[in-house]
Amino acid sequence: MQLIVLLPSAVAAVATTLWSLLYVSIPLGVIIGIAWILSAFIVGKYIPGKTPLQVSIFAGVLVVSSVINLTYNQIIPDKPKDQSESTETDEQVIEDTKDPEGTIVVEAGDGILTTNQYDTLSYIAESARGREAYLAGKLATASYNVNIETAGSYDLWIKLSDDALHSDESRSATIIVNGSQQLKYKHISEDTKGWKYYNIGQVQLNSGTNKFEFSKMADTSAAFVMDEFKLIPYSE
Ligand SMILES: [Ca+2]
Repeated sequence: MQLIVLLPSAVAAVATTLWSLLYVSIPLGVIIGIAWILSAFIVGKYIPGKTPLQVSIFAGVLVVSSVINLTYNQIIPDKPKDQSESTETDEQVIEDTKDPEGTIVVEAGDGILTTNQYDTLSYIAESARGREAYLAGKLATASYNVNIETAGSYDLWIKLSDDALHSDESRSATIIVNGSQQLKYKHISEDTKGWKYYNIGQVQLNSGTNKFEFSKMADTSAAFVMDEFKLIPYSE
């Protein structure tokens, strides 16, 4: 009778305590461990020949020794989780900064600016952020001739700056490629805390010179501010 009750209880006590410590939280694991020791004390009343104190000490020794054993083997508490998280972050950073082979990056400061006569704010020049295209007025346009070696589909990414101080769409722009393909950057206000790349969509490019025209869509309180754009060969 004693073994039938005590052994499964002891296994359940150790398993649930360790599971809580490892996968839920340390405080919950401690609470469950204490709960098992208390219940062992109650169950101990009904086990002939053992006092409740003896049974609860038995359960307590099992739980505590298992926790100490696992701690020394470094399975708990947080070290494995931390390591896997930091490795993951490192990989993501590498992926973000390493472009696939054949990627073409174009400096926005190398563009040619055309504006309407009342637009005195737009520029393509160096600012405190570096060389950039700053399109303020309606139809202010930055044009680029991009030389492409391999014709095909490319993903267009544009690197922009935003401060979240202006409403959605106030920095929107259209992008026309080779006079025929039209894409749209639909501005959704956010604080980019520096520059941030946005995926605009796919373009078909010829080998040789391809013309890119970025045009501000409307007169608003905010500008379309671009550091550079890049073309990544499209792969399925
Ligand atoms: Ca730049």
